[in-house]
Formats: sequence, C-alpha cells, structure tokens
Amino acid sequence: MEVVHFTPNGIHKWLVLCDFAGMKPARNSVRNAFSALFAVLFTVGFAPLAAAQSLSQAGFESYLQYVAAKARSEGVSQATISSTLSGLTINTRVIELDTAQPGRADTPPPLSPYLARHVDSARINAGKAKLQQIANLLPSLERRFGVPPQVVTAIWGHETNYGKYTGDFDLARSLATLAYEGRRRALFEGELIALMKMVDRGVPLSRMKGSWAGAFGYPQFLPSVYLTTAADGDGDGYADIWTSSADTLASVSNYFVKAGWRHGQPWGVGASLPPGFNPDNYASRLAPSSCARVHERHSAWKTVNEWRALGVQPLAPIDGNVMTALFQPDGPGTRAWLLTGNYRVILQYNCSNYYAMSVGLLADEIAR
Ligand SMILES: [Ca+2]
Repeated sequence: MEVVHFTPNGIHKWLVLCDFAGMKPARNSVRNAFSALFAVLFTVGFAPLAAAQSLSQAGFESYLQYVAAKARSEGVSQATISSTLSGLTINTRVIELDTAQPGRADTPPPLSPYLARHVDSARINAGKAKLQQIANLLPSLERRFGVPPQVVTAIWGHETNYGKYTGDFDLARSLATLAYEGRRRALFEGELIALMKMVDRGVPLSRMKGSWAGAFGYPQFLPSVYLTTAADGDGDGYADIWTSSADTLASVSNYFVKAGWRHGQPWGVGASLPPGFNPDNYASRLAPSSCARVHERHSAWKTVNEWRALGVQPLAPIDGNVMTALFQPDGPGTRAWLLTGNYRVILQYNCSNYYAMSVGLLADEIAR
C-alpha cells in the first residue's frame, strides 16, 4: 500500500537518496583505504541495535565519535564537526515518531476524499499568488529547466503549504538519533555528514531545523539532496530554500530535471472510458523494481493513439504518440486518467499515487 497521510517528512525523501545521493570521493587513495578500513571496524562496532531499550547516551556519544571520524575522513572541517555534534542528546520523540509510521492496508483508501482535502481553493489560490509574486522570473526559470512552474509550485504547496510549516526539529539531533537507532543507519548517517558539509559550505547551523526525519526548507530536501540539487533561482549566487520562492522553484525544477522530466508533456490527462471498459484487462505484466504497491495499480503502457483505438478518449490535449498508463483509482464508473512518464517523476519526489495525483491536479488548477 501507499503511505496516505504525509507529514513534511514523507518517505520520499528516503527514496530520493537512491537517485541523488553520492558522497564526494576521498581526495587520495591512502585516505580512501584508511576510510574503508575505519568504516569496516566501526560498522562492526556500531551494528544496528536490536531494540530501543539498548539506546543509551553513552552509546550515542561513542557513536558520534565514529561519525566525527568518518566526517573528518570525508573532508569536513573540525570546527563544523565540533559545532554540529558536541552536546547532542538522543531525541526520544524522533524515535517515537519513526516507529509510529502508518502500516499498510490491504485495500487502498479511495482517492477522491484525499483529493478534496488537498486540492482545495485555499491551496490553489495560494499557489497562484506565489507565482504572481515572482512572475518576472518565471519565463527564465522555465527556459532554464523546462519544467512548468505550476507543477513545481504544487510540490511546494504539498510539502509545506508554501512554506507555512517547515518543521522545527534540530536536524543534527534528529539525524544523529535516527542513525544511532540503527534501522536505516547508512541513510541517516550519510545525511548527518551531508548536513555538516552544508555547514562547511556556509549554511548557518542555526538554519538546520526541519522535520523529525531530517527534511528542511520550503521543498523539504534532505541534506544530500540540497548538496547535489539545490539551485539559485534569483541570481544572488546562493540556493536559499528557506526563504526564497525563486530558489525553491529552481531547486525543485532541478530535481525534476534529474529525475527525467520531459519538457512539453503533461503529467497526465483525464480520460473517458467506453461503456463496459475494464482497465483490469490491460494490467501491466511488468514487475516494478521499486515502489510496487504504487505502480501495480497502473495499467500496461500504451500510446495515446492505442488507447483511442480501444475507445479511451483523453479529455485534454496530448500527443498521440506519448506512452501512458491508465489509472482508475476508485474503480468502475469513477474518474480515470492517462499518466505519462512525468507522473513517474512526481512519484520520485514522493512515491504515492495520492501524492502524485494531488500534485498533478493542483498544478492544473494553479495553471488555470
Ligand atoms: Ca538565490
């Protein structure tokens, strides 16, 4: 099933890392070899803990010494290591939130009520207003990235309600806690070190506040995503995703470019089905490599022209040669859509049909 209810720290930020993580290699082979040896020794010493009751402040501090050494081996300055890690304590609230994530339901809840809550007039009008405020920058942003600003704005609206809530957890403390807790240690340890690299780049540590799971700023990037993907949209040379609308749009656009957004294609279009049409007859035979519960609800891929030949009619302009999958989330007699590869780009931000559909439809409404 999909995660239906999203906090500003949705699971997508973890998936994001599969695509965009990438630490800089150590500067020379000797250091590289030393780092590898060091990592092996300490990985053995800091294997994931079996249960929450194994966590202790003393163990946490030992673990942070290991993280400090690893950060040093990756070139992080001692000043940053000290200011980031010294005095940190375990945040038990973060562990509670992490272990309380919703489970999976056998039958996905209907999409329509979710859309009604998330694509409402307040969010549509706020998105229009945000774009209006930087209308002079939009043509150059769209030329530079090839991603419609309203799609990117819809992401911003979904992640943080256009910056209204970005989270006030101490990110270093959250990431260190989650890494030490150990269920996804490699992920969170890498993010903690990426956070320190951000500080070395000049981002004030005081800015490093965000969700309990380590995401921050208007678009809720993780530190590693910021390092590889954040972009300057207003030309001041700095990617400020905490206060700048233009930088937020540039950064999310850049994320979409890296995820394979195709310029000129919609994310999807509504579709009408002929009487008696059963999408189950066109189920995909491909086994999705990731995020299977999301993708298995989509049909096999066909061109728009092939769907037309079967009586399926797109309800908005779309080129006949575009490959699409049919999706009728709430069953026979309800709304249906033809989804393009750009829908999958939105899924890379957060792999949920609920999320991606509401982002796409919100974008359409903002553009209207
Ligand atoms: Ca900027």
